[in-house]
Amino acid sequence: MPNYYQPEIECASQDQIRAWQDEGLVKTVHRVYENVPYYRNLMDQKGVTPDDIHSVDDLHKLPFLTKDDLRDAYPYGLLAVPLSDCVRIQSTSGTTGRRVVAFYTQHDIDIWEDCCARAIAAAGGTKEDVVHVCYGYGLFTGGPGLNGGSHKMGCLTLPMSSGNTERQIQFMCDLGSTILCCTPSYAAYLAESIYEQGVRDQIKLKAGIFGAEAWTEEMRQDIQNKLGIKAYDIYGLTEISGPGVSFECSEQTGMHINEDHFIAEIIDPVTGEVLPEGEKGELVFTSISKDAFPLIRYRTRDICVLSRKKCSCGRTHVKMSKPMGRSDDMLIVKGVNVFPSQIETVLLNKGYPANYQIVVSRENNSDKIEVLVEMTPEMFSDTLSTVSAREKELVDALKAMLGIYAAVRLVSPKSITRSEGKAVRVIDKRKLY
Ligand code: DLL
Repeated sequence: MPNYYQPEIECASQDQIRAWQDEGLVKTVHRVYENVPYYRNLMDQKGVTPDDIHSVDDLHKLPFLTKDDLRDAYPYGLLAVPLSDCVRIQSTSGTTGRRVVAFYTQHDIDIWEDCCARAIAAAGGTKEDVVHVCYGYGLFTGGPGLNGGSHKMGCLTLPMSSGNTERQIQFMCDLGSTILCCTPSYAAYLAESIYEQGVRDQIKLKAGIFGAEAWTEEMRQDIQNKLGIKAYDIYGLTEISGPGVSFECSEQTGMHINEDHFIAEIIDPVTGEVLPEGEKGELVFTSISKDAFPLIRYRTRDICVLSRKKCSCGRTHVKMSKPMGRSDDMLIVKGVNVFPSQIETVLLNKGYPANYQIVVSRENNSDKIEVLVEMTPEMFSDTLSTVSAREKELVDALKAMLGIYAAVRLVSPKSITRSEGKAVRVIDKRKLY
């Protein structure tokens, strides 16, 4: 069974990575220009032809692609192969507008699953592991991606999908799951339920591969402590393939981007200017090995930082920081940029569980932000005056972090609906007006 730690690729020299990317970029640009009228138009409008692109240095000449382009071209407008060559579609979970649909040939699925297998290997996985996948299956990429990666590793794979927490825990105990794959918010919920059921000592988990939504270092510590595992981040998006575009290694200080398949850039989200390594901005991807749905300079809206600092694991592929929010779901409250992750950091630092909801509304032309925070069962028996004092303490801490007043309401344990997939952290009522 192949071992999906692939040092000849993952630890390649910068010159080698650059050579792969130069070659892949030139080929991809020619292919989309010839096969995809939508791309040809975009390039023509910018006055750039495939002959202008010789290497990654020329990437900046190419037009950006956005989610709006994917919606405009829905469903087949960006397909670069005949439909009969495709074997799968997956789709994003977007709630507004047209869905975004991505297409895969068998070769594309292979690459995607390789990337997920690398992620499992980087989390310490071997073919001896029992991989418990409770990301959703179906159109969402989480379940199918990690499932495929686990098969490639040769692991025993439990395709649990999301939901039915009792059954998840039962299988975990009975079958000895060692690697858990789900959203971090569901991992926190599972940890809580395992603790309540008193079955922590029957759990054999050693690692978790958690992604698909933003989570903080504090939440990582919390999950690691409660489950007694190492919790690894994994990132990806449907448009680019799904989970496994990047993943964490033993250093747990950012996610290695699979640079033999994707070129990453950081741009200023307002001007579109490419920013130097180490600066914070919007992550942009160009795929260089995909057949069916190659995307060039796709704007992810995810805000992060890239780093080529030497990694102790030996991998040389560039690392991206945890996304610090999205440029488009960043909240602007009273003119101030607010990321839900900032609020989460404050709550976890103060000893609250990661069960909270942020409600933004507008009254008399003025924005209001209220944070509903679940108390722990121990806090719940506190007197009313202690609860008020706790609320005040949180208001002050949030003010120090955000620079604005946010009301805080402490609510009883378990009163905020738990998510089995991506958590719903923000309710922005202003959008309803
Ligand atoms: O969430 C793919 C995925 C599945 C990734 C399972 C990891 C694990 P989409 O539904 O298309 O795909 O959502 C993509 O989710 O642009 C980010 O905003 C966010 N996201 C994904 N991974 C992370 C992460 C999947 N590790 C969007 N940290 C992306 C923070 C993440 N945000």
